[in-house]
Amino acid sequence: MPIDPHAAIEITALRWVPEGAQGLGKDLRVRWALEEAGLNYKVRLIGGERPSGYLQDQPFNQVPCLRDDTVRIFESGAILQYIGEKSDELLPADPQTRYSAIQWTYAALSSVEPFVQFRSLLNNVFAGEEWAEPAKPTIEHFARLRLQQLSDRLGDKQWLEGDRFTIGDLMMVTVLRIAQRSGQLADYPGLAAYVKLGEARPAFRRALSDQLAVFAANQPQPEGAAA
Ligand SMILES: N[C@@H](CCC(=O)N[C@@H](CS)C(=O)NCC(=O)O)C(=O)O
Repeated sequence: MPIDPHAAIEITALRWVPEGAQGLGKDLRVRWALEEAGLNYKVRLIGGERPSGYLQDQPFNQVPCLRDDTVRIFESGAILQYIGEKSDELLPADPQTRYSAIQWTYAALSSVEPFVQFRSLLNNVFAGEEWAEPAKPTIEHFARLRLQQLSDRLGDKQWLEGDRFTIGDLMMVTVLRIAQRSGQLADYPGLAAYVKLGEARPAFRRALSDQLAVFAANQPQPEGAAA
């Protein structure tokens, strides 16, 4: 069980998020990678009011960050690469295989996530904004384009590069889960199956259950409830 209060690796995570965002927080990808690599870690939970000095760790005031005896890093992609470097499974040593994994990690974060995440936000968090409706066709166009291209490239392979699961798949599956939560994978059964395969991994299930356990333990008290 990699969660260990005495572990050298510490990650940050949000203490609580609304139900619609639970299971999608970006500390999940880091927890999952640590579970896959079999590395013990502890979690520093933060709330709406960030601890003093947190901007030094994360200039955008977000989670996750990772620190250990060697490094302090923010951005989930950089963190996954660092964890991958400790696991030949997640980030193989052979240069082509290694950079194939790294390229997919970047692709997930820069070519796919911005569109699917923004499309999801337009349909929920920003749904009431007057600018949301006119923005939808453009963002929908790009989200669908990227999902179709990704689906074509994945084809009937198990993972993005064949039969080997790497940090590239780990990142892509977490990005596609954002799309799936907002109904964006309905027309892409191959991508939905790929997400399902990722979610079936024991390391993913442990990571998700640990993240959800935090939210369950930190439910906000309803207004007026006795302390
Ligand atoms: N690009 C960053 C994004 C991190 C991010 O979006 N974190 C969210 C939680 S999933 C957050 O901290 N949101 C609170 C905020 O933006 O204030 C990464 O991948 O690490």
